[in-house]
Amino acid sequence: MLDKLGRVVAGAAIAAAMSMGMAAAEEWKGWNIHVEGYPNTVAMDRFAELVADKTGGEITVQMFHGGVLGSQSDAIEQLRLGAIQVANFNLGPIGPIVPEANVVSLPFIFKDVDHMFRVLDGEGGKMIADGMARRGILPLAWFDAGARSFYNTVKPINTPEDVAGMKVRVMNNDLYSGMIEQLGGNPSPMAFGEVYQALKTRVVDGAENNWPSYESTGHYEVAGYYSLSEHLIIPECLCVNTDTFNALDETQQAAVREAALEAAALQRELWAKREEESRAKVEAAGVKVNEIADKTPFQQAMAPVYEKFLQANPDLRQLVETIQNTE
Ligand code: GTR
Repeated sequence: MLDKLGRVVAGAAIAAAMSMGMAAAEEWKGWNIHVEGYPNTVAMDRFAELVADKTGGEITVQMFHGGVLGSQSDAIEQLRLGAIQVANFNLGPIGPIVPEANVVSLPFIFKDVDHMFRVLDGEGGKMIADGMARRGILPLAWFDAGARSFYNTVKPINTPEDVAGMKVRVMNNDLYSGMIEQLGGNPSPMAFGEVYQALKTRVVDGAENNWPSYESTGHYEVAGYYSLSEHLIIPECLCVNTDTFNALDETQQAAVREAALEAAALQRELWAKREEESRAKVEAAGVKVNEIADKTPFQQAMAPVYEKFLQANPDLRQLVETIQNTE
């Protein structure tokens, strides 16, 4: 039905619906990188259900989990082209395409997750969302992704000197490579799905992520030192292709927005629980977790990363300052 006949049948159905004055049914493809049971996966499935319910079946979403439609960087391009209509993205790999969204990838820019959400709910969030929408990636709601910390196969990290000489996997974004370089390490940009093998075979010494991803990927099995640097607090979005969304009528847009906000509320609730569960699970498995008594040297080492970013994006200085000044 989907191939040869599918297009004909769909075309006929659309024509019939239009002649009866009904909105045409459309099916969206959804991308998500996470495994079953992960808060984001559950929330994206809920989004699909809610969209179908709230639009009376005019829009349906078929979700593809586990990154089966490709890596995050590929999926961002596919969404911009309209080959995928909806996705849960981390803002990290969106930064290289959307300068406004890149400010969230400046290390230590947010004090904590609440600060991040306050920024997203205010003027700063609007600038970020508008920048994304202009480049085809319209965020409808924000997900919690906690804080990212360093983990590795070698030793606990307490000072920047401990990172020196380490090969550390980062997401695709020059800001993260700069961050590792400033700590004296060697950055290795790599897709999420390749990190487990790279750690296992010691192609890299370490990586950085939040508790749930460190646990759900099994990285803790091969990299047993987790050091609470909390150097990045990056939001994630439930994003749709801008043109796809703009082509909907007002009632449909409202329904899809509502579905996204409800899915995000669920994600945040599940996230809080999963962070605790993941931490407990990896600690029970023998992971050595250490607090970092003084994070100031890590923060100070990031000055050149900020400088370089602001030199390349002078018009974003105000946004950076707005974030830093948001209580
Ligand atoms: C996770 C995030 C993913 C992906 C991944 C990574 O925390 O939810 O979207 O960005 O990190 O490190 O690539």
